[in-house]
Amino acid sequence: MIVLHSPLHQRHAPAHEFFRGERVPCFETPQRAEFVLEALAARGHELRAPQADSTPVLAQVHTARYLRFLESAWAQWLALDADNAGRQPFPSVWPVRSLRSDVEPLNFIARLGLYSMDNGCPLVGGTWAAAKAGADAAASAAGLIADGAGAVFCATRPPGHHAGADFMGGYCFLNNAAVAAQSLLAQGCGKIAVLDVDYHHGNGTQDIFYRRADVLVVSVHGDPRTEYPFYLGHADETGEGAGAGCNLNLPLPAGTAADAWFAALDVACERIAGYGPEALVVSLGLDTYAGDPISTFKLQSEDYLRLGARLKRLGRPVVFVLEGGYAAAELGTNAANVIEGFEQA
Ligand code: Q9C
Ligand code: ZN
Repeated sequence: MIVLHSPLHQRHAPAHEFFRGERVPCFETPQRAEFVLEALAARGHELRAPQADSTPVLAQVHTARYLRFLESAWAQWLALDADNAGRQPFPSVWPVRSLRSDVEPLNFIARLGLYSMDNGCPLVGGTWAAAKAGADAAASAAGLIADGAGAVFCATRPPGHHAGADFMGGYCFLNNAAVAAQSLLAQGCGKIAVLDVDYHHGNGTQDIFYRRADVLVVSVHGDPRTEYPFYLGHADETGEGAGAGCNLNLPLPAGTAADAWFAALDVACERIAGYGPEALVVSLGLDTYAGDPISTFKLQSEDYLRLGARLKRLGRPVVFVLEGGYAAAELGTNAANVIEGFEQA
C-alpha cells in the first residue's frame, strides 16, 4: 500500500500534557510514528512524501480565523516573552455557554481557550508544520485515489478527528479525515463516507459534516457518558437539516472486547454500504487495543487483520488516516495488520 509520511510530523514534540491533574509526559509522541514507519517498511510498503498543498481544502474544513490563529500561534506566544521558547502554552479559560466566541480577545491565553475544546492539545514551535503536513498527506491521498489507487495510508501525526471547524482538542489541530473527504469531493466524487474507529468519538469530524448530505459520518467509540470527548458522540446524534440521517454513532461501554466491537463494526459497514459512497475515509485510531494506556477496549493485535478484511469487503477505495493509539511499541504491528488484512482479503 502507498504510505504517506513527512519528516515534518516529528517537529511536533511537546514535552508534557495534563492527566488526572498532573503534568505528565505526552502520550502522543514522535515515537508513535517511528514505530509505524518501521513496521510498514519491514512489511514492504512504499513510503512517499505528500505532494499536494491542502491550503484550499483546509479553508473549506476550518474557519479562516482559526487557521490564522493556529499558523501563527507559536510566534504569538514567543512575542509575549522570549523565555516562552522553553514553555508550552495551555488554555485555562473557555467561552462556554453565555460567553462570547465572536470577539477575539487580545490576551493570548484567552485566544488559545477560544480556539480549544480542552487543555489536551500541547502546542510547540513545530506544531503547525507537522499538522499541515498531515493535511497535505490527506489531500495527496485523495489525489492518488482519483488516479486509481485502491487504498492509501496516511502515517501522520498529530491526529485530527477531535479538531472542529474552529477549534483544536484531544491532541488534534487540523482534521485530516475531513480534509481527505473534502478533497475526494473536490476530485469529483459525489458521496463520501467517513468511518471513525478510534476509541474516542470523532467530535470534530461529526461537527464539520453534521449539516451535509454528501458525507456520511459513522463512528464506533467508547460511550461519551464515561469516555472523552464526553460532550458529543451519543446515539441520538443523527445529523441535521440537509444532513439529517447522515450521521451514525455507535457508542460502546468501556471495557468492550472484540466480539461486541466487531458486531458494531458490522452495523457501521452495513450503513455505509447502504449509503453507497464512491470512496471511504477511515479515521484509524488504534487506541482500541487492549494495551492502550488511556483507553479501555480489549482488541488484540490479530483483530486488526480482521478490521482490515472487513473494510475491504465494502469494495470502495479507502484513505486510511492515522488517529490515536498510544501503546507506541505495538502501534506499528497493529497498523500493519490493518493494511495486511485489507490487502489479503
Ligand atoms: N490531557 C485521540 O485519540 N485526553 N485523542 C486525555 C487529557 C483525551 C485522545 C488526557 C484523549 C484524547 C486522537
Ligand atoms: Zn482516540
